[in-house]
Amino acid sequence: MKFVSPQVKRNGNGNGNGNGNGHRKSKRQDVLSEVPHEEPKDGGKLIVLTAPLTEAIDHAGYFIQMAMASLPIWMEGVINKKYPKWRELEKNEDYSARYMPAGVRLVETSLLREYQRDDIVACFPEDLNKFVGPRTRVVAVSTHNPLGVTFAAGVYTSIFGSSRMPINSHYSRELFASIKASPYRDNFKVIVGGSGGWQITQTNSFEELSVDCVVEGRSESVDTLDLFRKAIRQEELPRQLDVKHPMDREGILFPDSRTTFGVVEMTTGCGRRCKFCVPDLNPQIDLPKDKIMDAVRANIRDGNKQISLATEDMFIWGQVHTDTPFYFPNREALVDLYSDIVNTPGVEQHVLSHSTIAPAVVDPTLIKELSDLLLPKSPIHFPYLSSHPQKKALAPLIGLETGSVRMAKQIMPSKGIPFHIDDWPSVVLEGLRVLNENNWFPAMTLIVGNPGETDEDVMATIDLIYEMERRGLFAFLIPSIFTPLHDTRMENAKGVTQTKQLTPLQWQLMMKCWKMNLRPGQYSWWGPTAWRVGSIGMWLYKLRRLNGPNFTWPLWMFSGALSEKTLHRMGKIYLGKPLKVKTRKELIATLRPNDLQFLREDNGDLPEGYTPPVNLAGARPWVGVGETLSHPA
Ligand code: B12
Ligand code: SF4
Repeated sequence: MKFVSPQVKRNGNGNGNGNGNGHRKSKRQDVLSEVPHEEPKDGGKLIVLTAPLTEAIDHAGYFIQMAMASLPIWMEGVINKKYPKWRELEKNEDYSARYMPAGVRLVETSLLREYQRDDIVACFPEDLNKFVGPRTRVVAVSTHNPLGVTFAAGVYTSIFGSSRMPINSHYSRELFASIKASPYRDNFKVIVGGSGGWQITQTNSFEELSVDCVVEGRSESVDTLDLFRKAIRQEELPRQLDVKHPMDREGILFPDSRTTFGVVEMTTGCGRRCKFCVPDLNPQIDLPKDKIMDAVRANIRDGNKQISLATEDMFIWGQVHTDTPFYFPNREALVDLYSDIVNTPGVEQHVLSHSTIAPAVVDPTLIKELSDLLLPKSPIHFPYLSSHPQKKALAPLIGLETGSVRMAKQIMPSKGIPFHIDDWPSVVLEGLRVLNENNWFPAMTLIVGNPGETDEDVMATIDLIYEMERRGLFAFLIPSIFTPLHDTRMENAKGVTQTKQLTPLQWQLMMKCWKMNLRPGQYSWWGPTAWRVGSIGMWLYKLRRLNGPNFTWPLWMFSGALSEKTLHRMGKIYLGKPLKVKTRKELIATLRPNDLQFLREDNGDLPEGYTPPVNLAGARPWVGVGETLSHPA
């Protein structure tokens, strides 16, 4: 029996040659035509694990996947042109995948506690037909963002005209369609998990995608194992299953094989309790260094050259459940961990994932020490911004979300602790100053259209962005429309839902962010004229109809065809007003006396005459890490 994938059918004659209509074959058709559609010789694997192609690729770093989550499928050509080899995959001799997203690897590791190695395979979507056979009882899919309905992803596709089909979503649907078309579909269950599973549940896409069960939570859970047992016994599965998150470090497993981008978990949870946040719902855990290092070495052994530690806030690692509050980073522990990672033989590249900004104000020396360690192995180059001899830079993802203190108090009152949320704009600007001075140019997310957001709130955020510009600070600003995420305290809150509903000020904020992002680009190949002509042309062609009249003047501002001062004089845009910003010393002066003891003297700026208390062991609270403070061993 043949397992004909739907793409092949669509492409023409059904024998795998997508060239049935006589046109020149596309690269994609070429790949498909080479796929043999044979029944697996051994009857297939009992459990087959996979992930959408666009989430599994290990090519060209994080940005390609982020772009594919946001660009609509009709813009795929842009990616093809920039990364012509993005579809090239590395496989083992038996066609199993050489790398898979960390989520898939964790499911694999979790299942290996109960099933034989030979019963399980992790493969790329194009190889499913080699492993799904009459013996298969479960096809398990791990996905990050299958339908593109999460923040940032949806908004950019909707600006360009199709809110439902980002590139990643197209490939996810293609994967589900090929599983649905399997001749053995009646014999196996399709179980989906990963951080994007909720998108299937919330849009009730079970039938359309042919999914039997969506698991919300981690694969380590005994409930997940139970579900697989049921599926293997061919019993009915619940549509949705919420499974528990391990409560301590010992409960979290580590894969012993290569992950996409060398992702290795560093922490779970966060602790700052922002109301819109999903990962913060998980317990705050920092994972043991020895297990992290084993996973790093496993990646290198299996051919990876890049490592990235997955976290919501890298700065909490080493300071979870110690005597020091988690928002005063454990400098020695962090430097020790990152030093061991970048100095592991075979690690050629290291990329940061997520962090918060207040730690840069709390401990600028830590930022400097990490920069010295991490810059040489960073694959990111910002030629027009970096002062590093090879123009290297670090670019973690940091949440800015809003410049409005009123809004921040409502949605993220602890985002800047130990500093008071009243000082949020100063914490952002001061933190960014420290980061930029050390060649960190973060990607910062902003939420536009929060529930209850007023024009004054948007103006406050615009003020902050203009203040960044005035001070010559740089962050890659990623505005996205508020998306109520499942299970969060804002899951039932309603903000803006479509780009057409955005006010002129909200549009201005979005377009100002993008204009700021292009500052370094203005000197490079694209050039200012290309932007002017291109954006106005796009507007005339398509965007003015899609995004409504409120989009018009912000787009003119973005294009640079008219100066911001002129547009302001015409009454078309708001020119941000200068902000009064606190210095680090002034920010520190606002701290509660109890918090001052956790600051490091070598950073300076402590209040005049302040002497840090000495503990019973004769040490300062932050001295003697590893003895007085628990340092993950
Ligand atoms: C690394 C990372 C990335 C990387 C690499 C992703 C990759 N392909 O490997 C990059 C930078 C490319 C990326 C991009 C994006 N990301 Co991301 N990313 C992360 C991060 C930091 C770690 C993910 C990870 O590997 N974790 C470790 C693994 C082990 O966890 P896991 O995948 O969740 O798997 C566990 C469970 O989910 C479950 N599980 C997983 N799969 C399955 C399958 C089955 C069958 C079962 C039963 C269980 C199960 O078991 C695992 C543990 O045992 C998370 C935050 C976080 N801390 O999780 C954000 C996160 C997942 N990303 C997020 C987002 C929004 C995005 C983007 C849409 C951002 C954007 N606009 O560009 C894109 C989408 C990319 C795409 N391809 O579509 C959000 C998701 C929010 C949501 N709930 O929808 C998160 C949670 C960040 C956040 N703070 O909000 N991301
Ligand atoms: S700081 Fe980031 S990870 Fe932490 S709770 Fe807030 S949004 Fe979530």
